[in-house]
Amino acid sequence: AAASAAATTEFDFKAYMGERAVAVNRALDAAIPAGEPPAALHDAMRYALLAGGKRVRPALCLAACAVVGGPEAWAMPAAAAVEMVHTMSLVHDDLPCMDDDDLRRGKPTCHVVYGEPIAVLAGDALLSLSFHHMASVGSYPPDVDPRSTPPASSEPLASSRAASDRRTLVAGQVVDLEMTGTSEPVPLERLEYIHLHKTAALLEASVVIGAIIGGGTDEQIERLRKYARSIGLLFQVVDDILDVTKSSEELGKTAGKDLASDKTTYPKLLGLDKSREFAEKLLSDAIEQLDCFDKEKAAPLLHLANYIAHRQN
Ligand code: GRG
Repeated sequence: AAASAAATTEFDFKAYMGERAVAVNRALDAAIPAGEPPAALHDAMRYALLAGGKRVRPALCLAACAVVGGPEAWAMPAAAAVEMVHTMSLVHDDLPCMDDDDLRRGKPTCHVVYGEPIAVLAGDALLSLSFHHMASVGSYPPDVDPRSTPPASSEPLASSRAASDRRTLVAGQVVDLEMTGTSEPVPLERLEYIHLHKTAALLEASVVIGAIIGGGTDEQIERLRKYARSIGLLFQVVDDILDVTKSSEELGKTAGKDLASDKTTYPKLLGLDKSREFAEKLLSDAIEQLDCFDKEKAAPLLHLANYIAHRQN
């Protein structure tokens, strides 16, 4: 708490995130030039990618590169790539065969605008492009350049592949789908499995890739990996808490939508107070991992953790 209070006075988090979002959006815009044929595919990719979004994963990637002493510019291709993977997972998650959502980032979802086949293909293309983009754009330091000789050079690519392949993001989605519609409450460890895979894995990859590109030591990378896992889980615990507290406010009563719905959440399994305690514990675990870094350089990661813990929507 003392560390976060001290840094708050000197660090403008809103400006930091705004500047990173502008730079990342520029990189994404350049990665998929408008008007390339086939128009429907590229329009759909650009629509999904440039429709807003907080750009938390790219910011984590850039901040992790900087905290270990690397120039941020080195991590920009990777930062754009993790946002491509994130966006494609949202496009597919919104499809009628999955969550069937009409709105995303305040706009009609990709399949609502472009139709289901193009939305599926735009997602596929974004995933392929993410690897191509990381491997072919920008300037990396020679020892981690994905275009030079393995093994160190292939680590950023391997790490991003690990986040998006069947072992993590996709596995999390599958287990989540299996749990949907069952009347049994999901056990706590199963809920944690889903969140560690669906959400924490890509946050972890974003941070670890940034740290590798920035030239972090093994110990620094492992600390940052732990930091990212904690904030990944924290993200979901806070989401679940907001689900209850927001819908309680909306309905003007104590038991909100979450407690009445089928979906298993942390407040449902642990109660609201214990869920809040768990969130505080995850936040302090994350912040503890930043102890070994220069305070000023670690300010963005500290504020990102605080933001995830204390956001209101
Ligand atoms: C092949 C990589 C791959 C994925 C396909 C569909 C799918 C498998 C996985 C779905 C994963 C999913 C939707 C996870 C939820 C992640 C999450 C916490 C989304 C919200 O993130 P924010 O708040 O969103 O950062 P913005 O819009 O700000 O970017």
